[in-house]
Amino acid sequence: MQAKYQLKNAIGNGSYGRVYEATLNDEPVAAKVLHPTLIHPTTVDKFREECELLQRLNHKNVVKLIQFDISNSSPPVLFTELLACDLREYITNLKPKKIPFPEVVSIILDVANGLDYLHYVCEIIHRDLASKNILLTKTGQAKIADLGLAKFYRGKQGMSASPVPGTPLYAAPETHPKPGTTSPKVEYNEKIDIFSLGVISMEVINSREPKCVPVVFDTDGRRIPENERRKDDIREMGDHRLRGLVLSCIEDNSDKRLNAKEVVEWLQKEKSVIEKKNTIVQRRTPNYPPTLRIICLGNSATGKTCIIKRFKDNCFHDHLRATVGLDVFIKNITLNGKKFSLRIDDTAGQERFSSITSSFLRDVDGVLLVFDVTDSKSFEPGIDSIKKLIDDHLDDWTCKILVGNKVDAGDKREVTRKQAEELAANLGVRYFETSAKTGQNIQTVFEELAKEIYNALDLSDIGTYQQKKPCNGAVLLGQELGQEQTEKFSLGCPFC
Ligand SMILES: Nc1nc2c(ncn2[C@@H]2O[C@H](COP(=O)(O)OP(=O)(O)OP(=O)(O)O)[C@@H](O)[C@H]2O)c(=O)[nH]1
Ligand SMILES: [Mg+2]
Repeated sequence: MQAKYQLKNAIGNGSYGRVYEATLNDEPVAAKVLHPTLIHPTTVDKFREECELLQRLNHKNVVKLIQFDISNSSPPVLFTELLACDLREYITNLKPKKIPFPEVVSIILDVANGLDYLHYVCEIIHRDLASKNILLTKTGQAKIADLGLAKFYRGKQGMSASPVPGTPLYAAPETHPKPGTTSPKVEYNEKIDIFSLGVISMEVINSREPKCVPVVFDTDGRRIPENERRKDDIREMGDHRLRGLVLSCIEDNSDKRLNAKEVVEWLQKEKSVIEKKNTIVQRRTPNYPPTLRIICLGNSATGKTCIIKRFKDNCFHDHLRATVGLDVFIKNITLNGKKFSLRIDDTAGQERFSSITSSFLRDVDGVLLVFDVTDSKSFEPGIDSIKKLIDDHLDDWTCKILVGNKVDAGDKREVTRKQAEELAANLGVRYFETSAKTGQNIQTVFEELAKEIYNALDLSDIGTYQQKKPCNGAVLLGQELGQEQTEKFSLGCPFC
């Protein structure tokens, strides 16, 4: 059936045709029309191939085909969903600003997800991945478009196909034929798209069009390494958090490049760090700076409450009542010139806190694993059972420090420093010996844990993260603890 459509303004050039903003049955669409000068059987067949291929795809990060029309009466046309703009255009209009890190991660992750689908679900190589072929929705979701040069490949053995099929600036080194080779084809696989993704990533990070030395081989016919050809872009990235990812995508040897799944995995971790940073900012209340959450875990009477009180108020009590449920303490600290609040959750000793559930541990950024050096049971099995508890409920990256308390107790000591250091090494954490009684190392353990969190999440740019309206719990926390009071909450406290 012939489609009823109306073309409006041209919005881009795709392979084999021009792309227009259009309406199809009064709905806004993008229409790719085969250029009249290209209408002959071979190109029409290619165009049909693209339509049929698009018809089989269904993924949120790949542009959707709506309809196509290859009738004899008018130029072949295919209709896809209409998006806000392409990535190239978006970056150009941004000048001179840079794309913020969370958005960088989100765009590259979307493209990597789309590639993962194309490569491993559909067995398709895009072959022309470039920023002009990444479209963005109004909300910034990225979708892979223009599959005019895409090809099916079977298995992992790759294909023998045309050299540099897509945009040269984004082309992987193996798509360039060696000087003097007579074969019209070169061998490559899906990793050529990963290379292009690496170049696009640099473009997004640097927020400008990529630069690249145009020659691929030196005068002796040797391939110029890509990190040499693209050294300006690499230098401009500096020590960006995604530098390692980008360099792993633009490796000269395609076997050494990450695959789409690995890129997705890498970026998902970055995304969870971003979410964590947003949580830290959102915890901020009118009276407090961004808040890091620390929890003290350990057997009963190991001195958790004393450690916290020494840190908060520089005092020590000989006969403290055992903690019941959860006490919350707040103290402000400065890290690398930035103000943070430490929210320290003091729990009841391990024997009685089997009832501690994920709700206590949810959203925790750092843990002090406390044992008493004069009580071997608090060390073994004490720390072991706490480790099991946190492994079940906390993310891998949550910062932890092992603390041996009561080192002032001299000859009552049952756990040696060596034993504790061995356990810390096994757990992959640092060990500190403290005394809440004398104050030894108390300030240090909190500061070191806070620094670990700062570094793990790279909180240097925390000011650029969004502050959303605090939840009721956070408002309450801000009001009640604004007077620098310690508040106690029952089990199942709703604060987030
Ligand atoms: N000598 C010595 N005694 C300490 C030290 N820290 C705590 N204590 C004593 O150990 C006992 C228990 O201390 P708490 O801080 O209540 O222990 P806790 O781990 O909070 O115990 P729960 O709340 O039951 O989990 C108290 O009598 C403290 O005086 C220390 O560094 N040195
Ligand atoms: Mg206590």
